[in-house]
This record gives sequence, C-alpha cells and structure tokens, in this order.
Amino acid sequence: RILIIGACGQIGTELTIYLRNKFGINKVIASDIREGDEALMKSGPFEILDAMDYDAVEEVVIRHEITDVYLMAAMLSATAEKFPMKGWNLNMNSLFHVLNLAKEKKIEKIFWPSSIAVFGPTTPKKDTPQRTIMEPSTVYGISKQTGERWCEYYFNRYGVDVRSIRYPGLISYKTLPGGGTTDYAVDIYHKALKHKKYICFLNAETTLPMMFMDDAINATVSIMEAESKKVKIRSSYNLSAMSFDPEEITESIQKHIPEFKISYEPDFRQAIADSWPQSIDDSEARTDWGWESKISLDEMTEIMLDNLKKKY
Ligand code: VAH
Repeated sequence: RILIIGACGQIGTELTIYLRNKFGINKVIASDIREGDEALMKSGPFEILDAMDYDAVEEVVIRHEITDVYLMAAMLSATAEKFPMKGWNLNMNSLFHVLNLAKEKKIEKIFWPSSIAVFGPTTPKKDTPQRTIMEPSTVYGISKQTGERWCEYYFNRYGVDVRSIRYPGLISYKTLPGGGTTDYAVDIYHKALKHKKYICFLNAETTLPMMFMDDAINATVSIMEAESKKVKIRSSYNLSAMSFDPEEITESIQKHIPEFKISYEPDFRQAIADSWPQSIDDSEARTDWGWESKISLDEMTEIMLDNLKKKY
C-alpha cells in the first residue's frame, strides 16, 4: 500500500487523486497534519498525521501495511524565510523519519521531492546542469540540498530505495497558491478571471523554470515505477518543461482575456527568484527513465482558465 504524507498540499492533493485512480482507493492512504477539502476527505482512507512525529508515522505505516511512501510535506521557500527553524525542522525531520523506516525495512520505497531551489546565485542560470555549483541562499533550498545528500547517503550506505526529482515551479488549479515564490504563476490565473488584473510580486523579467502539474505527477509516478537500476542518480534529478517570465504568461492569458492587465510590485520574493536558475538541463532524467514533458505554456493557460472560470 501507498502512504502520502502531506496529501493536502499542492502536489499531494493531485498525487492522491492520480494514485487512487491508478491503484484503487483503498491502496492509497492519504495523510496530513490537518484535514483536507471535502473531495479529498471523501475520496478514501485518511489519517491525521504529524510528519515530524516518528512514532505516529511508524504506527500508520505498520497499521496500513505501507510499502511505498511519498513524502510531500514541506514548508516552501517564501514561508520558510519567515520561519527558518520551523521550515528546517519540518523539511528535515520528516525526511529522516521516512529514511529510517526504510533503513529498518519497515517500508520498501520512498519518493521525496527536491526543487530547483537547491541552486543558488552562483549556479549557471541557463540550462543548469545536473551537477554544478550549488550554494542555495534560502532556508528551503538549503533543506532540499541537505535532503538530497542524505537520500544519496542512505541509498549508498543502507540500500534505501529513495527516488527524488528537483521540481521547477508547479502550476495547478486544484489547490490555491501556497507559500511558494513561483506561486505568482498560479495566482495570476485566479486574479485574471476575478479582477482582469494582477499585481505581480516579481518583476517582468523574472524568468523561472515552470511545469504544469500533470507533467509533474507523470514524472513522479514514472520515477517511482522505474526499475531500480535505471535510477542512477540517488540525490535528485533535474526536471524541466518550460521557462517563462510574468510578461510571457500575461501574453498567454491575454489570448483568452484580452483586457487582462498586469502590474509589478516586487517584494522579498524577488531576491529568492533571482537566486534560482532560468532554465534547467534535464537530459539525465530523459536518458535514465524516459522522462519527457508534454504541456506547453499556452496549453497550460487553456487548462487553467477552463477549470477555474466556473469558480469566478
Ligand atoms: C517554491 N513552488 O516556490 C516552490 C518550488 C521551485 C519552487 O520549490 O518554493
């Protein structure tokens, strides 16, 4: 059986729905620190679970005979800058608990999300390579870089089968924007429909690597289903789909809402975004386990507006 920790988050919500459709409702146990929306709560087994409480995680794993864990609980970049120690403790202790359960053979396989946030201001910004200078300047990025090192250590030292992806900014319509720096690209669709204007907290030239959620879910399940020997990188794989700046996503929206207007009031999140790459080289994921992105910016805009317009 599969346990999703952080099932109410942006990725967790979609992963739960996808895995339940694929493997059956009762094969996928959703869990989070608090209850999720009604649709999620009604869609199958749910546990209130604190990812930082080892005994609680162990109890759920044993009671539900869990084999695979997707650890999707984390504090994202912008929020972690406001609460550094809380962000560090959540992002790291939750990972150690799951890695140690696998080391004790209580679970068989782990998925753990990393992020392009592991790269910092000294990293080459265009076509950022899989292996390169990584001096992350955010709490979130430091926790993801450290987490990658521990995943690789537990694989090499204890044979723990942990797999990981460095997600770019993810865009989806099933959850509201969270504490991410890339979440302007989620909020902009809501505001375009509701107000036909958006005040962006990043400046017009801020190009960031981005991906529609369906591509991210496909990549997550693909790497988890790949034969172990094909997963040659056990820190975390670069992954990429597209890169755009606020001007480009605005033009994409204006093809549907011509009167939509954007204005710019950069805040503390500008420095976070400026420390990240503009585009990512994901050739090793393509070679090792057959990754390929499918959804373009204009296709994403169409899907986002179609699914959100009924709300406004
Ligand atoms: C964030 N959405 O903005 C996350 C992600 C690359 C960005 O890690 O913090």
